[in-house]
Amino acid sequence: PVAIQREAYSAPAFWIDTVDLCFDLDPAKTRVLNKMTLRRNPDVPAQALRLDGEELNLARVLVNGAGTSFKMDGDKLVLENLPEGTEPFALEIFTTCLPSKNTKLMGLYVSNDSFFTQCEAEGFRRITYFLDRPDVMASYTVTLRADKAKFPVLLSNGNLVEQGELEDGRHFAKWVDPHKKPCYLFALVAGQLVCREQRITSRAGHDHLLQVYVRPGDMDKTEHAMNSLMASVAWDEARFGLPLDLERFMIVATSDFNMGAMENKGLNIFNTKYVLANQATATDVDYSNIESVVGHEYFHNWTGNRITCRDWFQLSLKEGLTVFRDQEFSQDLCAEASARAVKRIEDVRVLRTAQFPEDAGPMAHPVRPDSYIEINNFYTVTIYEKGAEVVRMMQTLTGRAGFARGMKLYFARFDGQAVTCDDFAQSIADANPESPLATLLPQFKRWYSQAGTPRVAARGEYNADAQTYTLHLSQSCAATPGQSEKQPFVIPLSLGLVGAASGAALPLHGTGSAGENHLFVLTEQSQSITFDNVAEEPVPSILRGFSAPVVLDFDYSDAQLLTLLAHDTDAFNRWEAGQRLALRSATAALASGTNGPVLNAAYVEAMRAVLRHPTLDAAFKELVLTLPSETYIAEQITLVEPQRIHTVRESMRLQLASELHADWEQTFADHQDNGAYSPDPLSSGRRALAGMALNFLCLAAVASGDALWPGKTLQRFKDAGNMTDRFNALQALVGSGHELAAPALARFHSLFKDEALVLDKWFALQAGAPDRGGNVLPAVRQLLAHPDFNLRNPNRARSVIFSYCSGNPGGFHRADAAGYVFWSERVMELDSFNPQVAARLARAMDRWKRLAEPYRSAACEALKRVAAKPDLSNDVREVVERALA
Ligand code: B3K
Ligand code: ZN
Repeated sequence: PVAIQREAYSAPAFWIDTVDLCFDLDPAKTRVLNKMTLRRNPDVPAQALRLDGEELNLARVLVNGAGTSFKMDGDKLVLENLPEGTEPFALEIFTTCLPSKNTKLMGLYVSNDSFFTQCEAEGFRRITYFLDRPDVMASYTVTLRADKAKFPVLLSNGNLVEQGELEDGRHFAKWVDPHKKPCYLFALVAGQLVCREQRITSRAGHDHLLQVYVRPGDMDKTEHAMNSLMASVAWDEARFGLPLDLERFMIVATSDFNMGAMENKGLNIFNTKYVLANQATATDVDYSNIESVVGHEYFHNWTGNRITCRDWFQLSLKEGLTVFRDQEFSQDLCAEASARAVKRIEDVRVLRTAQFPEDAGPMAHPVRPDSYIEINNFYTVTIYEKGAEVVRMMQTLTGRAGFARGMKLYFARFDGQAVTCDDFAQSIADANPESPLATLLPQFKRWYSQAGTPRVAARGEYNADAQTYTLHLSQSCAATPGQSEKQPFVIPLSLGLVGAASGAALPLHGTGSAGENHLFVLTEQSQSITFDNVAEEPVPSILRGFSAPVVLDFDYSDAQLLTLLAHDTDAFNRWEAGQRLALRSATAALASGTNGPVLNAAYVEAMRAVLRHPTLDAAFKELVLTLPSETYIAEQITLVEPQRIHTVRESMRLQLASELHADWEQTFADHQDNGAYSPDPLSSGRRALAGMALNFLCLAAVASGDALWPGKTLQRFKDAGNMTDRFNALQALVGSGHELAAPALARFHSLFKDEALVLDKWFALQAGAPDRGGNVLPAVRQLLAHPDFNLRNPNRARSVIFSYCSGNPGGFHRADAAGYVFWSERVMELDSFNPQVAARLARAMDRWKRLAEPYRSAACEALKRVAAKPDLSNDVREVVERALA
């Protein structure tokens, strides 16, 4: 396979203006008639037309209605004898494809007897021959024909303009999309579906029809998705002045989907996981994910669809920006500032546990990559989450109003076009000529071109006589594959000072900004900043709100961290202080090899104070009391022993469980809601904290042999009025390894045997359970043999295999290498029919080089075994070869 280079971009030799597609839908063999008008691109030297295609059977090619010669070059259809000049000409291509045999779930496929499509990034070429690249934007007319009884609902992008009966019990529907689009946004759906409808009137006074399509039994799980969609429409209009530009906006759910959802123009297709919810089957986290993903896909309608990417190297142009927008949306829906902070902490936790390792591993790539072999491998946390942080820094440097102005300019300049990350950054800067973003733009754009997580080292100096405090800051960034040297980044650091003795927020003088918060922009390799009139020795609160995606090194004393934890007015740094304290205890225990207590008394007392705090939110308390994950701890260590990390973290959990026992009892008692279920942030937070309390109470009970709390937990599991409480209780039993876990699991299965998404939870919980003496892998192998397991369904495959290989380091990294053997078997098995899902699983080994022996050698061997498979997909090959490089 050859790598595609960003620098090699050239404009297409032909434009496609219109596309008229007619489908005769049949699962066994679907016929596709594709009539296009094309014209030569006058800016490009005359050349042959080379159309992309994959797994298609070609029956006919006509140019201006007449037969023509053509040849195949690999998968490509090459037409050399096309009319000269730049006049439009007609090209008609007739092909067939096999939807029911399409196991890759790319292109046109069948799921539960319905048809769905997935075209991003390069799936449209599996439907018809085309210039399958995002800078070719065309107007689409689509006619769908199918058996009416089997496929009563026929959907595509845009507006329904005609429908009617055909012979032999067939019918048709004709759709016209009023907007030009790249082919990756094409979609069709056909099947037995029902829909929830909602008519809305926009601020501007336009009427729209919103629809959520699901399988007939799922109508009672569509309310939340619809509410989220309405909120999204209103938010984009209010915050960015971006209205819905379609008469009809549809969401369709399918249970077979490679990822979360897809923003096809006017016809979003979703994984059921991000649509279906009612209180009996979905947890608070599911509710919140649905809100984010519905928002995300809807926001793509402007950031992605109206303005799209010139080429796939610009993917973060739409993805980073749209993640930023969905994060802001979720925050803006929070009524309380504290809930906004909780959302921010959750987002940062994702970035640091998933993106930082990616940025430090073999798949590290810039937010705008320079090359790829398989584009599907680059739908990464770097493109999405780090990309969102880059956009967030632009907002920080221009202000909220300035950023909104920049967005306006971006749309004024580029609406209807396929553009680059440079075009976006330039727009935001040009709309804010006085901002640091404008003056520093070329340097700022290193965030797009340089991979790796920068580290900021800070050191403070307090001069009590002069009452000055100086922070010395320096930055560095480790080498990443293909980039040995890094230039300094533009790093916005939000700062404050907290009185070490008083805990007070100290006023900041001498920096130009009044108040208690200062934005310092670090641009050099080293810089200092001095504050005047600092009346008492301060503890610096640096990187407030996580103002840049960096690692901050500051040699805080325990006492300083305890001060921040107790007093910082910045909720993020308050939480972060607790994480640093816990992390420090964990790494010390790992270094010393102690088997004694890991957490010191001061930390435990600080946690008690947080739990008892009269005004802090339950959701915030839950975050503070959650120890850094095993994955996050592993990232801070050079020689990783996953079993040791697991043991140390489990002993920290047990310590919190037993030393805070009475507080957990009180916490549980204080956080019972008896009113109607509502997934809002405040009530979700209360349920999360109560669930955490149960977890700790069961853990302590197993250690002490006490039967009270496990019994109460089982009772709660049985009586729970919603899935969040029920699942938390189940998790407490499973997580503690109590013997009541088995009957509870059995009961859970029988209660929900017909609810696929709930069964996914049932599988995931067991595959992700804390390992006890190597018991998880045998359990996982049994789960694979369970009658409800189905490797071909991506959600189910992920629920068992990914939960184990990626989500359960203590169970996966076994000294006998059996976890790695299991991983290699599953990667190869999945790869034979769904390379995209296989390549995701392959990433579970990214960090193998940091493992201690015997893990390291065993991991290397497993990777080599996979790499040696001759007929491996490009997807998996790229991942394993980079891992081995
Ligand atoms: N744009 C899609 C992702 C497509 C992934 C293709 N492998 C969903 C999203 O980011 O909104
Ligand atoms: Zn997206």
